[in-house]
Amino acid sequence: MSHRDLASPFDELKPVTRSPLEFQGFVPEERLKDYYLKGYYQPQTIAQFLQESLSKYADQPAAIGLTHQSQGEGSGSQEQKWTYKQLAAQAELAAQRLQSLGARKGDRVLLQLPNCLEFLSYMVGSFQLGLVPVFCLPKHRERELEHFARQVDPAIHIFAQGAENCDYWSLYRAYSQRMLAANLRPPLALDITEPGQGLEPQAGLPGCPDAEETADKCAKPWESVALFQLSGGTTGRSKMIPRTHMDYLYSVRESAHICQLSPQTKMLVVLPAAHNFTMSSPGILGVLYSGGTLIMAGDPSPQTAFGLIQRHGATMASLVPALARAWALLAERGGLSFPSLELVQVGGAKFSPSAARHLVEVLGVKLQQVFGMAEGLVNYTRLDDPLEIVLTTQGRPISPDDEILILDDQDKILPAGQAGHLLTRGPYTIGAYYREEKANRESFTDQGFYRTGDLVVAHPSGHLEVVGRAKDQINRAGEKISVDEIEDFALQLPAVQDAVAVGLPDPDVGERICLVLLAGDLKAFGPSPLDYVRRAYRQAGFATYKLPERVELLSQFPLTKVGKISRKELRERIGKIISSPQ
Ligand code: AMP
Ligand code: DBH
Repeated sequence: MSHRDLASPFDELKPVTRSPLEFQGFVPEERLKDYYLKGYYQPQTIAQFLQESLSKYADQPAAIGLTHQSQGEGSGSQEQKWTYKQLAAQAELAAQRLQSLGARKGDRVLLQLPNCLEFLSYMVGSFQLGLVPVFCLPKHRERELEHFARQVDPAIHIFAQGAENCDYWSLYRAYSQRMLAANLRPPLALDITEPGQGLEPQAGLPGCPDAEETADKCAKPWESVALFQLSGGTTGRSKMIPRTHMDYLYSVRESAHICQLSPQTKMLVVLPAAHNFTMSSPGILGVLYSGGTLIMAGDPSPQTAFGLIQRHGATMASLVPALARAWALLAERGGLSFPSLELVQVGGAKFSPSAARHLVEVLGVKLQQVFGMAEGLVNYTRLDDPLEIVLTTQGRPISPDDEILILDDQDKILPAGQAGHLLTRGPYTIGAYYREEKANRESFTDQGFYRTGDLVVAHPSGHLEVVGRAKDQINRAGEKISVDEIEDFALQLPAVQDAVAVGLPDPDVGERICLVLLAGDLKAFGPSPLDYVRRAYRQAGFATYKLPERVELLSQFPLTKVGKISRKELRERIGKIISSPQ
């Protein structure tokens, strides 16, 4: 079946009413006024912000990377260099393709592209059309995509067939058909590797008049939702994080200043481009704002990254701790040095002081620790902080108006220097997830503080040190996995009476998912319970990084005094099983 076969049933369905581009109201009027007065917010959309750079730096190099678009006869990926002017022209072409599929201002689009040049042209083109991108990861699979599509009702799903060895058409078909069966209109597909697709106007496609209307009615468009980031969240499935133009751009501009970006900056983009860290801290948007160059790494291997740094003289890179450790080890073993590399940012998960010291010594670079969240708050160690602070803390907030609370289990403020739950609110932190009433009641206080689920200590200098996590989440190489999501599915497997997912400490990726099952009939799992379980998760369309990497079958679970399953004891017990000889 081709994508065109899927397009036809859409015409028979009533056009969906997309919810308007309402401002989420997550920052109350008074605080908003205060932030405006302090000059944090500019009357500018992301499209206007990008347009300024595209004009100002026209002839300077904007990006180097692979393209996936078919190049006439020879298709496949090849490295190209785009100036800002060329990026503008490519963004215009991308916008035309989106428009020819019927995309209208205010429509949401699932943007699911790898780190290639088209990521940039489709992102810029989407913003310029007034579309609202949902920053999906290339690793997301049909289960996650369907969830996003149901949550935000996108008009188009943009992907690159075959990228990262994935058949995106088959994912698209699988979730689209499920949506159609539920009488929901799935998005149209835009496969950027198909040259002509989408160029001819699609007659008879229902438009989205209400979305356009509201976008035009919006007196201050910079206050509207510009994009959706995705969160591991603290409970259940991924949450959609609505970020406004003004709040996101405030964090990007300040981040670019903190990191002293300039037209000389050449940033290696090795983490997924869509990730909030890579996009905004200061990330892709920060580099484009500063007139620098993005070097898009087509795959995350250190070998590829090292080649790109050496060939193109990268000055900066952003890594998760797992990758930072791998870089340091490989560079040490190979006796490699990277004279152009000045700054390495590490964030997304806790970076231990010893690993931090090793990185600095081996690579001879400046390190910056970044502790951020797609919900908002971002902390940086500053470039002139003493080395000890850089090695042992995860930085301090961007804004003087980032409010930090450190509370005990009863929500009481703790004396200075004590570890506790981090809550925050400020000029670029959301006050609500999109369409998540229940989760919002749990994740936000009445005063609008976000419960981060992180345990921190504040140093007298204001720097935060992350000392643990209270939320039920596993952090695998910076990818956040909700244990609820893993457990809920396990409970649907035959013979599983109860299930607990725990994060097992791991020297390479920080934590791995271990699924502990209370099983009625052990034989039901066959000779390899791990294979059985992984197959089941894969067939259900989970992203690969969410597949359990270890399965333990127990005949009973340890309980706490109040009769709840004791995750702590389970983790200890599993730790013992793993460390004892088989
Ligand atoms: P998310 O809400 O999915 O964007 O993930 C943000 C979470 O990642 C934070 O709340 C922390 O749990 C974790 N995180 C990010 N950066 C760091 C860091 N530098 N150290 C420790 N944890 C981090
Ligand atoms: O882990 C994150 O979500 C994260 C880490 C560093 C982030 O969102 C950010 C910086 O902006």
